[in-house]
Amino acid sequence: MGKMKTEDYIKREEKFGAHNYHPIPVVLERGEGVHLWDVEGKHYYDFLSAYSAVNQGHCHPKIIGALNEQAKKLTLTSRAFHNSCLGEFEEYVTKYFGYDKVLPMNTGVEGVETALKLCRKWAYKKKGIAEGKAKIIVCENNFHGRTITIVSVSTDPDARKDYGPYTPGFITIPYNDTEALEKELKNPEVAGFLVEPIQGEAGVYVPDDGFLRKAASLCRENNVLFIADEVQTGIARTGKKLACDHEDVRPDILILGKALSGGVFPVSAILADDEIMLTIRPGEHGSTYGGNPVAAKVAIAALEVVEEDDLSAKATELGEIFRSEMKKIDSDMVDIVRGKGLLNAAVIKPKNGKTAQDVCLKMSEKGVLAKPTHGHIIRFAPPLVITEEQLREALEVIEKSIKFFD
Ligand code: IF1
Repeated sequence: MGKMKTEDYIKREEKFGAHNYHPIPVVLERGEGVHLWDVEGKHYYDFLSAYSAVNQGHCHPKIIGALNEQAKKLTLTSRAFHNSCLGEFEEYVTKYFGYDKVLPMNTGVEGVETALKLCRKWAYKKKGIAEGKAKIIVCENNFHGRTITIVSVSTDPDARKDYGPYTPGFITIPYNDTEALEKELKNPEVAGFLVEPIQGEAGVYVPDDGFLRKAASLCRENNVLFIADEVQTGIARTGKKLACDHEDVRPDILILGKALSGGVFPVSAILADDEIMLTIRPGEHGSTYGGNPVAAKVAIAALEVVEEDDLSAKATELGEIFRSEMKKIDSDMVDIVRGKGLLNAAVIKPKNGKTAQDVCLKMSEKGVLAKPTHGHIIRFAPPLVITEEQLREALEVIEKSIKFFD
């Protein structure tokens, strides 16, 4: 067979791979910064950033350098022994975010599961809730990952159907609803409130100003842990180190993932102060790869890039340009534009039977990659290293792709 073409790659995946995704039909081969190229050599601007894991841009030289350097020396020892990189990462990341301790894991959902376990452990050891009775409040339309406990709290039928029996011990309230939260917090068995500062998968739902601050103070008043899932919103994506920083809220447990490693290696972590974190004793939690030397070095480099490249400021400035330009698009398909920093979304009203998916396919033809969520919402999240010129070039493509169906 000669050089494989796009459809050959797709057919091979179809034949040998599980069918748990339905990707946009492009086969990507190389990435650099905001740029992606497919197997035909076609160029794209990445406007998904692997769902905000590649905030620092594809294959950032500093992060790749850290990966290569460490990978040649020592990759994995397990936590049965110490290694020379873990403490350096632990000191760096706890000082960077201002917490006493960090517990390193690998994927975002492992971070969320770890946060839930820590919250329950604290409930029994410190708050004095009866063993097995702890409740954790979550929000409708949440997305926290895909393990059985996490989909047990999902309100998305596609995420949870046929995966029962479900994990008990959760209370669901509407997002952005402090009254509902206040009511549930009266329950003395409530130990924690798990929330995304902005609901990404739900379609970049930005809560009312003050929601996070009010929710955090209600939790404090009721001795309940405020647990922020910043896996998607953290690490400069919304224009601050953390989305919670927009309201000066300091979560009791902070969950990080994705861009913690700049899309180079699976790294997640939870951060908390001693009073909470030390309720988990040796042997009570862990993972094979959690805190491995490569993850440690890659994560330090990824966070250094956030500072050196001033990515929070870039996300703020370019996000404002993006939203204002998107709102100028003269098309009744563009219903709402919303977001913070460079985490944005456009709600697309179907027209002549054409939907957000058709707009995304047209955008991919014209060299911009994004994917709809929940059918009619297009999330736009380019790497934070994008320049204003590149952003404006991509905006032209987005506008043309939308107006193509007008
Ligand atoms: C997929 C969605 C986004 C997350 C938040 C925890 C996790 C995620 C706020 C779990 C992961 C990923 C999962 C990925 C696509 C992507 C996604 F569309 F699935 F919902 F971003 F919105 N908390 N989100 O967004 O982290 O275990 O995946 O490392 O499942 O296809 P993970």
